[in-house]
Amino acid sequence: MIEPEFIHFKEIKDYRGGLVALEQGQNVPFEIKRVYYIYGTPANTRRGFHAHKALEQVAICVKGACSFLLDNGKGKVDCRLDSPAVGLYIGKNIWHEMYNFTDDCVLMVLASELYDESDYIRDYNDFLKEV
Ligand code: T46
Repeated sequence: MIEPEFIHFKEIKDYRGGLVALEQGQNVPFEIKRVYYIYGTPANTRRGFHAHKALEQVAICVKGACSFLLDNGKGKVDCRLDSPAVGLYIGKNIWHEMYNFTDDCVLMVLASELYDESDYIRDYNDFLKEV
């Protein structure tokens, strides 16, 4: 079994629009060492197809929407991210794939470590052995 771990951020809204603050150790459960974002993904494209050995991440669709498949080796779950006020926590050893991107999707990801290709498990059978 696996359940998506959503983080609901406080929205500060007034007549000027909305604002969300992301603060390490407060509403983000790790030290933020890297931020990257994914955009312009064609609608019928899947990305991801890997797990991380140690990296923790929080993914937020700051614009548009996309879906995630999460797999911990014992179960899989699909979920949709469609709000700039909701983050999806992705811990280590979670195989993940992203799909069904809207044209306007900007997927921002907060990461606990700098980019390190050796932290990726990109082969599904290797992932199953790891978990
Ligand atoms: C993840 C999901 C949610 C870098 O040079 N620096 C970076 O910080 C990142 C994230 C990627 N790259 C390079 C590595 C590849 O040559 O950018 C290229 C595309 O990366 P990748 O194919 O891994 O992209 P996705 O969308 O499959 O996965 C990304 C993250 O890499 C990954 O950590 O969890 O988003």
